[in-house]
Amino acid sequence: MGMTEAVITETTQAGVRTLTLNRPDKLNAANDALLLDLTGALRRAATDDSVRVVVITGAGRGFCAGQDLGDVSGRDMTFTEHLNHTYNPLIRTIRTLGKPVISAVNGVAAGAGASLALAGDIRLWAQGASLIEVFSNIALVPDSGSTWFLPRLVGYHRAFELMALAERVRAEDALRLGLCEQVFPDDTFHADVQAYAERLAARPANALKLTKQALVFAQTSTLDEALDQEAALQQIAGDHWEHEEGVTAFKEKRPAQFVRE
Ligand code: LHQ
Repeated sequence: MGMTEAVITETTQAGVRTLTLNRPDKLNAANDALLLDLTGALRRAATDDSVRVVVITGAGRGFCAGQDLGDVSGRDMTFTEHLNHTYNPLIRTIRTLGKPVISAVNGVAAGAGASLALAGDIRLWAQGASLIEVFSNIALVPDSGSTWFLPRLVGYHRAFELMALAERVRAEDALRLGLCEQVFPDDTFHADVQAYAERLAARPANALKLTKQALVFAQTSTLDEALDQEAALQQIAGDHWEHEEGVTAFKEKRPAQFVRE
């Protein structure tokens, strides 16, 4: 890959900002530039009013093969510093971003790439995609959120098994295990993802922002705390014009129009 080629490409169509990891020769293995660019692009998408949904996907046949193993020798950072500098801000940015983030897993997702595949609010997979908690192959610990996301989806024991044996999970099993919401055919994948994302983009953006906030909060809260949080966020949702539009549209027996230019 040439030095001038972008490691992340950005397109926007119908309110959907698509960020494409662009190191296809290495199955989009992550170097620091890719991780920092992706995080920057997510932060820009967060504050850009024309963006209602963000899609993260990969160029070529891979989604993301995790850390670029050719890019780790001779670095002057410790593992801890490296994670705190690159991967952890990325995962935190996805999780706190006030818009739906779709992990559009077009191909293999391995290591930190598997974490990235799990971190989206919605996970859409191509039929030929797969996920491998590959870390133990190189005698590392799952990072970038895998230890948090995976057991919440499949339970402690299956998570441990997938991590210990670095077994490849294919799309059909991923759907069954709850690692993804939808599986689309390989040859129409990007068009199917765009259509899905546009459906999401037509939903009430403020309500979805607050829904994400409430769900993320409840992942680590008690029921009492979640009830209080819901009551507070419901006030914010109820005071927004989207709510009035939804109720008016219901009474007028017409589809609600949640996108205002
Ligand atoms: C790659 C990579 C790659 C470089 C494929 N790097 N070139 C955080 C902080 C600090 C340090 C360490 O780690 C972390 C987090 C992590 O993510 S650790 C996990 C790192 N990732 C891996 O260990 C995955 C290594 N890759 C694989 O196991 C396989 O490539 C998978 C299972 C992903 C795909 O297998 P295949 O479909 O058979 O493809 P392939 O192996 O033939 O790969 C295609 C090319 O991509 C090949 O290059 P080549 O020049 O031979 O065509 C690979 O060398 C290259 N590639 N992953 N991570």
